[in-house]
Amino acid sequence: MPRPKIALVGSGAIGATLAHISGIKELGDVVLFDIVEGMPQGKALDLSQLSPVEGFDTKYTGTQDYSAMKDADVVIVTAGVPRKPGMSRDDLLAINAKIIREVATNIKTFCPNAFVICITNPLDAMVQLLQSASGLPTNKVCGMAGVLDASRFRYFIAEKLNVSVEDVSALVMGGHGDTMVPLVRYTTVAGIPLPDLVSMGWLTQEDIDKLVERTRFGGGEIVQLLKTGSAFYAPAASAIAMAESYLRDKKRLLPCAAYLTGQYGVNGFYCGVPCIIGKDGVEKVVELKLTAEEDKMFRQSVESVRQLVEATPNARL
Ligand code: TXD
Repeated sequence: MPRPKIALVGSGAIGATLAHISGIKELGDVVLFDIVEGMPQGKALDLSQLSPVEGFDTKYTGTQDYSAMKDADVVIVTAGVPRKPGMSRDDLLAINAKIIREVATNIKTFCPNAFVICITNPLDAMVQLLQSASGLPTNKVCGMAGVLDASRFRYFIAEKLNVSVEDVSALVMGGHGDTMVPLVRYTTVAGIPLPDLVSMGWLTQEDIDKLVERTRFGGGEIVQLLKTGSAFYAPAASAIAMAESYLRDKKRLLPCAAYLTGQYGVNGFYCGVPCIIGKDGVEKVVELKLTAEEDKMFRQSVESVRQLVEATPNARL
């Protein structure tokens, strides 16, 4: 049986890390595409030379030719320009929209059956554009943000409580931006919800508020430190969790930017919601009962996504 084929459009910081983790996890053969001459080829060769040390048989190809992603099973899109200090995700809109349109056209031509994960910012608008410009079914195009945002929240909680990250589970909804909604009620340590941990005296409401705030600005904190780019290890690992759930039909319940058709009262927009990901892509959007306060935050987040999408020409279906 042939190995699955994973096409990475954009071979920069996240693209290269995606390629590395795909190999370590033996998810399939990897095509690294980028417009920069030689760069994806160099990374493909370097990763190929790493494979004997790690003991995996992934075939890596670096290319400037879109036809190399023919019949890919998964496409992960990071092509674009990352944020610089002081630049908002929305500032990236115009530059990245042009790139995403071109990527979408090539996905349609070369691998219309792929499961497509968009990472490029501003995420909620770019995933919408990628879907509408490629014409792929909405269940086969989604965006990565929630897994990363939840992972940041999980890490901050584990660090604060001095418990294993493995035991912290978290849920973050809404757009990928400062309006994201970390759901404290659904965030647990080994099944114990955060509000119960407050009653148990493990942490205070003020602590939770600080952790939520740090999560909301988690991307910006790293941009400030790196100065020349944005986070890449955790974003790549997060997208791989989604790709793996699709390729291995794991049916994981992961927060993803998914196309909503009435769920949560939202119609015709991508937004971060809990989803089941399996062999059919986004197989189900899980609808939670939100409290009035959570619902209000979610609506605000949806509104900011709506404004962003409306500022992107031809982004909507
Ligand atoms: O949670 C999330 N969704 C995110 C999103 C978390 C972190 C970073 N996020 C965004 O991912 C970030 O704002 C960027 O929009 C993307 C990619 O971030 P990365 O750090 O990998 O950026 P790089 O290193 O600049 O890589 C982008 C590559 C670079 O090599 C360019 O040459 C290439 O994209 N590029 C293109 N590739 C293909 N086709 C075209 N047209 C093209 N233009 C640039």
